[in-house]
Amino acid sequence: MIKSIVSLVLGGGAGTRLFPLTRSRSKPAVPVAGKYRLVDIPISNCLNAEIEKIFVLTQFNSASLNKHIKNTYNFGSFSKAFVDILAAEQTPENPTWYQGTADAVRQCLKHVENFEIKYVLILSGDQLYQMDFREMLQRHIDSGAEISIATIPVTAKDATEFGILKTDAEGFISSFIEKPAKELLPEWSSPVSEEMQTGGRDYLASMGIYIFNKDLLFDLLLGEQDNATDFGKEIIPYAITKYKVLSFQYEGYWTDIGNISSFFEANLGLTDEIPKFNLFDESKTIFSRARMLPPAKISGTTLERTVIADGCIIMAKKLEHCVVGIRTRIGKDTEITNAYIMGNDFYQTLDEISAAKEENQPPMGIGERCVIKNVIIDKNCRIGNDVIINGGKHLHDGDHALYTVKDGIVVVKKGARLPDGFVI
Ligand code: ADQ
Ligand code: ADP
Repeated sequence: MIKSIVSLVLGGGAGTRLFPLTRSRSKPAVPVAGKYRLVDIPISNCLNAEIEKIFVLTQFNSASLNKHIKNTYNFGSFSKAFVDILAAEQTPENPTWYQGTADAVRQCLKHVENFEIKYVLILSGDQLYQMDFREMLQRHIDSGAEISIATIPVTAKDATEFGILKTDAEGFISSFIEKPAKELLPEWSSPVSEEMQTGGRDYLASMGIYIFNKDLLFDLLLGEQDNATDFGKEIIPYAITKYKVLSFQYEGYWTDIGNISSFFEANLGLTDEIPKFNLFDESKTIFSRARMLPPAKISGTTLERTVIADGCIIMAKKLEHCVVGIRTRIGKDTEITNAYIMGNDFYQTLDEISAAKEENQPPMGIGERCVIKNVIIDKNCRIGNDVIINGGKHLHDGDHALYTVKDGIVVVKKGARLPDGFVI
């Protein structure tokens, strides 16, 4: 059955909520967990479920995303598997970019129609989870559903951010509201398992993961709902009134990482003793580019709850609650707490490092005697010696030339140069 499915990964609209990480790249290309890209998560979930026809829909086509997909997902000539990028393109019929999720899928239907498939799996590109789509497809088929939506119990605090639904006794969705206002919530609670209820998670939210029967998806997007631009706002509320729409309830770990603070928390969550998102489970491998980097080299550093990717050279005094990405260099006597450091795209040679120092330019990486807290450092930054970054709620949100502050988290922009003694 799994061969009868094509997967469409919604790689992102403008990505404004993840700015400045999306300033020079599309959302699927944002680096996550020190060595992966956001898009690796949904793609890996597909590959682990043996889904092998995958399209990534993206609003703009960045060189880094293309390169990453091309260099990572090679299946060889003995396989029909593929991961292809479909970037919004202007055509005589469609002079505009994707107007929303449903419009993005509509504009890609021409790439799907020729496959001998029965189902289309639609996924969000900005979520951290490890889910077996085979179970969802099996339930979809067994129940006779025409559309299935993966759902998860959430708290009242989170419910306003999601599509919230109620089901009948068989699990079919009887009502749905996209991002309900707080005042409306009391009408929308659902009976959920005892375990969930103790955590106050008594609203059933859409995870934005859909299985559609292919023919129905075509009918909806090209016929009945040919003006609708969004699944959550238009297609789903309409579909539940006419079709059998199943709620496939998921109880594992799932988090939406659509904004800077959830992105930060999701990354730092990897440093927990038993992380909820388990990178160490071989049956749920997260695939990424095989880079042939040397092992990390660490000297004189106290490490607490820290994850370090390949190819790092670290001489810091202390790293606590940090995720340190590929090829990161950190100098002596530097102390870093609560940080996601994305790492570098390449190494500088020793000659380049000495030349930079002679010109009073910091080399790539983080210098000596720095004190850094509550920060995301994008790739290829050059942070000098004695730099202090004291992120936290006391800072006002705002965008500056070299960094942005969001929810107290300082995001140092890609390639930024912070001179010696710079203080935030
Ligand atoms: P949101 O996440 O708010 O809610 P949306 O912003 O439409 O919905 O994004 C869904 C996914 O599509 C994201 O990965 C986003 O990056 C991507 N996307 C958005 N616009 C796009 C475009 N024009 N082209 C390509 N990709 C695009 C949705 C549902 C809710 C549900 C939550 C769960 O509408 O009902 O609860 O997902 O996260
Ligand atoms: P990632 O998968 O994280 O992008 P890569 O191993 O693909 O990491 O390398 C990142 C990119 O940086 C590569 O495309 C590489 O070509 C590029 N790169 C390598 N050396 C340099 C350099 N000296 N200046 C600029 N870019 C470089």
